[in-house]
Amino acid sequence: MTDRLSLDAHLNGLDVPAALKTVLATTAAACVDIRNVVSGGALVGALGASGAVNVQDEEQKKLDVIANDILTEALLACPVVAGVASEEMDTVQSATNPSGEYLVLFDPLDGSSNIDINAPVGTIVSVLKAPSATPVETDFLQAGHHQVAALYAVYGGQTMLVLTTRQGVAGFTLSSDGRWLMTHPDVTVPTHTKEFAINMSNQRHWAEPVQRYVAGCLAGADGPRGKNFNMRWVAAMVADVHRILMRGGVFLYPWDAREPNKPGKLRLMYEGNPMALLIEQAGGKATTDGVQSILDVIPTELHQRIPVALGSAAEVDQIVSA
Ligand code: FDP
Repeated sequence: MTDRLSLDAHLNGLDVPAALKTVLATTAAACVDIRNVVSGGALVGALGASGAVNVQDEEQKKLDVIANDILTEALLACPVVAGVASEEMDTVQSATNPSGEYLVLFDPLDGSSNIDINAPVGTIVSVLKAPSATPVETDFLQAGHHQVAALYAVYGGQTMLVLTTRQGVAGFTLSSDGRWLMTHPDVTVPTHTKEFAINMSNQRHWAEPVQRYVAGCLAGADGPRGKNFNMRWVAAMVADVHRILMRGGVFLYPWDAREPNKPGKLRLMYEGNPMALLIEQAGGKATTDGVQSILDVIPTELHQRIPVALGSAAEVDQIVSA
């Protein structure tokens, strides 16, 4: 096997503060622990419902709770972390670390509906600078362009970690001896694609521009786009975005009329923002309404939802003009 750069060696070589490297190394180690529980499945009692609902009124799976506990415990014990926020926790937690410098926001187990069927799930993480060592909730409400790092781990056929510190995007694969080794040094999203991802079962609820865009894709070579499209939907944002980072495509979770007062299904702070930074750092586009960059949305609430349309730049532009 060729000598591959480890995540630690990669972090050491980056021109970012040492404290940020510590946050990222701590997060990556917690992802290994989560992966171990995911792969234990029924053998370690990790499948099924927890019996509780989260702040968004969604039924929590046992693995949502376990993954949240692993990340929260690891990060609050990290001396340079000032506070954490999670999809699975109502409010933010201050770490009470006097040297805390960073805020870490996460979806500990993205794609929960895939857990019990042994399909890919993952962990999504956003890192912000903390305005103070004793942060309150409003300190977390920073626009995505303030993120200093974003990463996800995807627990699939291989376990991978994909990271940006605003200097491009690099991918690491977990080795059999538990080390993250660089396998994808320069992840880039191709500008053009013939692949789209959307939950088609919601079609009747979409707004007109999304209807038109998808109708154009479905019409294939005979329609206005003049080419045939393929469709994919893993039902875990982390895995759908991973596919786009590996080979291009677009991913949409638009506003729809099922719950007209909600702007979308996905959450801004720990799904939209970190994925948008990774996609944009890899040369793609990440928008809310087809026009506004997700990274420019000014957050008003911790668990705020947003519509998402991201991926290959030229294809995202088609959604805008659809
Ligand atoms: P899930 O609810 O299973 O955690 O985070 C929300 C999310 O998954 C995304 O990961 C995924 O892309 C989407 O919801 C799946 O939505 P559908 O149930 O509409 O397929």
